[in-house]
Amino acid sequence: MPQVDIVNRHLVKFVEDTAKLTQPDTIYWCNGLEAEYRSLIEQMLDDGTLTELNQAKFPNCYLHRSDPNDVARTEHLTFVCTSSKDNAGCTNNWADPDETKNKMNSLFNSCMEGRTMYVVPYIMGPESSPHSQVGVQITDSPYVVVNLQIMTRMGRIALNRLGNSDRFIRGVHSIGELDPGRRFICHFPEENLIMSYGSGYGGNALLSKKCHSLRLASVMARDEGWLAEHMLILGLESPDSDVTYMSGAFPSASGKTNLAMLKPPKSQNGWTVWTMGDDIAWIYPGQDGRFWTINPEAGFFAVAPGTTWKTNPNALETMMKNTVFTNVAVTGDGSPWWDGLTDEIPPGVIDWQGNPWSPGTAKAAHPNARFTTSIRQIPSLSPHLDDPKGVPLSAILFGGRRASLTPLVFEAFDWVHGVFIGATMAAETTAAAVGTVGVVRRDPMAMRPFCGYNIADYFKHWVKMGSKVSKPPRIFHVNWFRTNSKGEYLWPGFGENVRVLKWISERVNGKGDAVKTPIGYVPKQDALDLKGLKISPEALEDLLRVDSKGWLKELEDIRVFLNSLGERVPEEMWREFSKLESRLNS
Ligand code: OXD
Ligand code: MN
Repeated sequence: MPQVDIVNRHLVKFVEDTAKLTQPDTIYWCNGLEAEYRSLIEQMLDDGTLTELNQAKFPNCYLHRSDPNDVARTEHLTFVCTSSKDNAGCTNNWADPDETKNKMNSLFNSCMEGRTMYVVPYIMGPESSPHSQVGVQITDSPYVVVNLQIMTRMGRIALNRLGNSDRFIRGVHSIGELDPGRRFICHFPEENLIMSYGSGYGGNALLSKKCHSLRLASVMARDEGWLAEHMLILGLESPDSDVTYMSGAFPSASGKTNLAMLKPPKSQNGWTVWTMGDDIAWIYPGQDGRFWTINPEAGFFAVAPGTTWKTNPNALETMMKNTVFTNVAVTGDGSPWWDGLTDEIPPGVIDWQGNPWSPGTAKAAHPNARFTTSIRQIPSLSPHLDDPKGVPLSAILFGGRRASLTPLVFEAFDWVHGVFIGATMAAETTAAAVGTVGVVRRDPMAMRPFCGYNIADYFKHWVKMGSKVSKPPRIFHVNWFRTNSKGEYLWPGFGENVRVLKWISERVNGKGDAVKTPIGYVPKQDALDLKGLKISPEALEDLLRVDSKGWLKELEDIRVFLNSLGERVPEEMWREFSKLESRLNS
C-alpha cells in the first residue's frame, strides 16, 4: 500500500484501519519533500482551495479563504474523553470515550469517498532530541498537509525517527462537510488518540499543535514529570552577550507572537531578542538544577491582523515568502492585507470572503486571519531551535490583557506564589476562539482551553514541579494593556516591551530594584529604563500602582473561581490566597 517502504506494522495497521473506516479513493504517504509541497500547492490552485498572491512581491505565497463558518477554534465542540469525568475536570467538556468513539466512527464512516487520504508523519521537537515525539495525522485536507509541512518536521524524517515503535500519537481528521452541526474535536488521552471531524481551521485541524502538543502532551507531562505549556520562548541578549531565556504564557491573540519576535527599538542598541518559539514550550527538569525548554514546533500559525511594521517588523519580514495566508484581505495588486497594516488603504481591496471591500464597512480581514510560515525564515531565529536539549529557563512570564488593576510587571515572591499568579490570571477574550470578545475570564497559565486534564490537578503538578529543580525560574506577571481613565494605553508596548524584559533579566541576575508590595515585587519607579520614552511620571505611577482595594475585590472573584474548580484545588493555592488576602489587609 505505501509508496514509501514502511515497515512499522503498528503504523500500517493504523492506516489500514482508518482507510477501512473512511473509504478514501487514494492513500498518499507524505514524504515531506519540496516536490510534494509544490504539487499539493498546484493541486489546490487548480481546485480553488488556494489563490496565488502577487508572486513578484510575495514569492510562493498563497491565500486560503476558509468556510465563513470555520474561522476559529470551537471550544464548545472540543472534548476530552477520559474514563472518569473528574479526570477531565470542569474546564473541559467531557464525553464518554466509548460512546464518543462510536459517534466519531459513524461520522468518519465513508467520509473520504472520492477523496485522497493523506498520511502525515511528523516530529514535535528537534529531530534528535530525547524530548521529541512522533505523531501521525491522517487527513483528507491538502491544506492541512501543507500547513503541517511548514509547522512541523514532517515526512520521511519522522518515519525514520519512529522506526518500528508503537509510540506515536494517532490523529484522525476529516473536514467532513464543514458543518458546525457535525463538528467535534475529541481527545482520548488514555489511548494517545485524537479524532477531529468537520473543521479545517488550524487549532481544530492541525492536530500536532493544540491537540497533540498541548492537550495530550499535558497529560503525558503530568505522568512523566515535565510541563507542556502554551508559551513562547525567547532569549534576551545583553550588550555583554549574556543571554537570558524566558518563556511566557499569554491567552490566544494577546501579543504572545509579538513578544516572541520582538525587535528592540534603536534606543535599545546592543540588546537582541532571539526567537525560539511563539506558542508552545515543553519544559523539563535538567541535570543542572534548572528547567530546560524546547519548542516542539517548526513554524508559526499566527494571527495576522495587528501585525504592522511598527508592532512586529520581524513577523512581516518572515511572511514575505513561502507563506500560506488564511482569511486575510487582498489588495488590487494581489498583496495580502489587513486593517491597519498600511497608513493608507490600498486600492481594490477584496475582503476575506472574496468580496470588494470599502472602508467603514466590516473589517477587510477576519480578526483571526492567520499566516503559516516556517520559523526558519525569521531574522531573529534562535541558534538553539534544533538543539536537542533546548535552552535553560531563567524566567517564566504570565500575561493577561487587563485594562485595569494589573501593573505593567510584578515578580512573584517564590515558585508557589508564582504558580498561584499563573493559576488565577485573567484576560479579556479575543477572536481566536468562537464566542464573545472582550469579556474578562480566568485563563490559568493561558491553558484553560488546552489543559488535557483536571485543571486543579494541573496546579498540583505545577507546584510539584518546583521542587524537582534546585534553581526554578523566577515567575513574573506582565500586562501591556493597562489604560488611563480615557481608555488610552499607558504603555507603548511592542518593541518597547524590551525595557520590561531587561528589568526581568536584571532581577534573575540578582539586580534590578524593586519594591515589595502585597502582590509581589514591582519595579522601583527609576528601575525601568525609560530613556527616550515619552511617559509622564503620573502615567508611570498608574502603570506600577497596586490598588489594594481593587485587589481585594479581585480576590473575591478569585475565590469564586477556585471554588468552582472543586475539591481537587491543592491546598497550596488556598494558602497563597490567604497570604495575599492578609498582605492586602495589613
Ligand atoms: C493559537 C491559539 O492558534 O492559541 O495559537 O488559538
Ligand atoms: Mn496559541
